[in-house]
Amino acid sequence: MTDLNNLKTHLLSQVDAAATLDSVEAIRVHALGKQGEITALLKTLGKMSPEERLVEGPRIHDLRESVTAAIAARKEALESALLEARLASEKLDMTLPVLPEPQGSVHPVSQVMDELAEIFADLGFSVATGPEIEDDWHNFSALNIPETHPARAMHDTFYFPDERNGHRMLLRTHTSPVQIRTMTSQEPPIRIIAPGRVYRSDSDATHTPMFHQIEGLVIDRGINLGHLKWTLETFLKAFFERDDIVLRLRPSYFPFTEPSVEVDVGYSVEKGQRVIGGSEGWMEVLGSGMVHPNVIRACGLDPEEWQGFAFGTGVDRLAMLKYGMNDLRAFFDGDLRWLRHYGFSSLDVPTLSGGVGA
Ligand code: 2U9
Repeated sequence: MTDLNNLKTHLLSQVDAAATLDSVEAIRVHALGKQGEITALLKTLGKMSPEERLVEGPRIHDLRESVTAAIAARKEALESALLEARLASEKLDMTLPVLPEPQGSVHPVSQVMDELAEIFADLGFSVATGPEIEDDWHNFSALNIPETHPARAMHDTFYFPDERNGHRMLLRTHTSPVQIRTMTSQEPPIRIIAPGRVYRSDSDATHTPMFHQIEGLVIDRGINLGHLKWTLETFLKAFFERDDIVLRLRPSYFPFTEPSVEVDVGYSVEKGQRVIGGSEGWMEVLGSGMVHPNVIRACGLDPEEWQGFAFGTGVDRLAMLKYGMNDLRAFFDGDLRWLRHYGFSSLDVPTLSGGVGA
């Protein structure tokens, strides 16, 4: 009787003192395993007389149940203490920023190009690109620019000294060769914008030898000046995020369009600064026109069947007008203070629903 009581007290205090899951397991094997102390006691029941078994049976079973329950409770306590310790050591501070602040910023020219792509995508235009090193035919001849045109002169165009395939190569002076490449490789209808770098031998406060242009081209049946005006008006309203955009179309001349029109936009004066919108004065913003039949023909299409409109403008100039910078040269200086001030967060992707410049 006392032996069983002593064994129970001893085993329970051992279980209580066990500090690891391994030591609990060792006690279990020692007491309840095949060779265990309690297992041995259970085996003695078979050799007892029925009277003796009636007394000893319940006591040995009680011992086995108490020790089994104590081991299970201790195991659970140790496991949950382990889990607690793991949770505490692996804790995540949700109040910390996920990533450090992004370094650098999106240049206003890239931002404006993304805004333009977004606006024109909504109007069904896709973005087309092409090489910056071009040949004479794609940059000039196909665009109805004759050999004698001043734009071809050495002082305007950067020519390469060597010839490639018998041609003197040049740095494209506009993105128009991209439209030529599209017209000669795709079937109309065509609706594209061509943004990118262009090069002209020119440098002063308002001109840099490299600048950014965006041109647009639509080729389809039955296209007229009304389509051009609506497209430009819709684009300018979305870009400047104002409804009071007023256009004035003035007759002009470009070799690749006929008729050609220069597009002025009304501006107003706010805090001494000219801002687009209203009609206190006019500012020239775009050049455009109906694609010249010679250009359509040069691309292998019949101008009797296919017509189109085209437009072009400077992306740097658009950025200056929208975001209020006044020196073009600062765009290409790489001054970090300027970039921090005028740059955009890389996480602010322009969307029409958010207001393109938001
Ligand atoms: C094709 C047919 C026609 C593109 C056009 C202009 C008018 C224009 C200037 C604006 C300021 C260039 O950046 S700038 O100096 N562009 O005035 N561009 S129409 O006409 C095309 C282009 C391609 C096949």
